[in-house]
Amino acid sequence: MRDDPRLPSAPGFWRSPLRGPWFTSVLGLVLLAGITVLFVTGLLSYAAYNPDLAPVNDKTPDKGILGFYLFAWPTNPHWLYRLNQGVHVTLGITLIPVLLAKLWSVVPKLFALPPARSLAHALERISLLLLVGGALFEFVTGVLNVQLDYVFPGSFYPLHFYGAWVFFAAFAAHAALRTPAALRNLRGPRNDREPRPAAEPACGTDPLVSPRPGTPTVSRRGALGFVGGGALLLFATTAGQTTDGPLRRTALLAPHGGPDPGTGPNGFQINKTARYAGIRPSETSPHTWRLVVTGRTGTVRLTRTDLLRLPLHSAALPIACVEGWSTSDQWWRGVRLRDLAALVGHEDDPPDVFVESLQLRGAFRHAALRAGQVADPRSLLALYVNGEELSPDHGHPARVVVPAAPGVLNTKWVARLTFGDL
Ligand SMILES: Nc1nc2c(c(=O)[nH]1)N[C@H]1C(S)=C(S)[C@@H](COP(=O)(O)O)O[C@H]1N2
Ligand SMILES: [Mo]
Repeated sequence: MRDDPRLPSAPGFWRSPLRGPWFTSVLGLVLLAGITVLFVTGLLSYAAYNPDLAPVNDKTPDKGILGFYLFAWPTNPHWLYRLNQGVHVTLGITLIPVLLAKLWSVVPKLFALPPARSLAHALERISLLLLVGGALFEFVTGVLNVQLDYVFPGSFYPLHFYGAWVFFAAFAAHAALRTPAALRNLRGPRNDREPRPAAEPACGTDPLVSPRPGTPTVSRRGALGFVGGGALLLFATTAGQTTDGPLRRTALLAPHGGPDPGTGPNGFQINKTARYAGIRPSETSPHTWRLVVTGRTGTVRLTRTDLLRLPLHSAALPIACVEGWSTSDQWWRGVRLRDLAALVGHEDDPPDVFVESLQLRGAFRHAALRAGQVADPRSLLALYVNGEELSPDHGHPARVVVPAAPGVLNTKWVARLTFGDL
């Protein structure tokens, strides 16, 4: 039964002459580099949320020792999160054709019988299930999070985070076992690069090579070019999301469009609108809105006019979302967070701060910032952007902006700042 070429378990069932160690090795080595970058930028992205600072920041509270690497995310360079997340998402999308081609190139192995020849072989096949399943899971959850208002059952963050560890463990084991052979295959005899004509009997015993290959319709290089072209196309239709201006319109695959930001000083990408967040104009008018600031010496309540009497400072900072999109630097103007800390008794050494918005529901209605982020002179409670008052959708009357931080920490519609013990 094993050799009946009508069954996928038979080597003769798989007839593409493209399959072979060279093709699989090239794709495997591209993924080795690419997925390593995805793993590192993914872990960094989690660290950038300040998850160890306060429970409200931590979307994966049960991570245990998987948080061993967390560190205080810096405020320099100010485009750090923009770069990290742009690379993570754009590279992830770009690698989709490479991943699919790699899986296609080894699919005969998935069906090979017997399921296990030995204990070692059984363990290897189980690890391959984790590898393939993990890869598909990470790419699918990532794309869904970027493209849709999240539809996956369960929260994206823990799924993608735990999935990454399981997947990367299997990936590291696989890479350790296979990279030496893959490198050898690339240096191997040239003639393996091109598909064997159908008439020529298969030589060697590599299980990837079909024993009865069909007639080639494309060379292996041609097939690689096709995969590379697909990757390039995805890159070209994604990368524009990390810019603004005309290039942004090339980002056809950028996150779910969002509301049209329009033009003018406030004409840059909007994540959640004021309407979506349930912010009513009556709450944000200068007559009703108050900023409540609490710290060592008690609580002060400031009107917008009070805030405007404090020294105003400017900072050029981007908004960079976990979804991969970002804006170029916007020109924010407002009160320094450390000046607000000083108002309530933290003159010399500003502490951490807990920021709350007018929003009543939603995971990002509040966030905690580190002492180092509060202390940075570019960290503002912004009232203006690009010379104009903040629009309702960008957080009017006041929002936080912090250099190098992810968008989630740039709370909009701020109502309350609590300095000190979180
Ligand atoms: N109150 C509040 N602030 C918020 C959010 C939110 O949902 N509620 N979303 C955050 C996220 S995820 C991002 S990426 C930025 C986007 O800011 P923008 O819409 O001005 O571009 O706002 C942040 N501030
Ligand atoms: Mo975001």
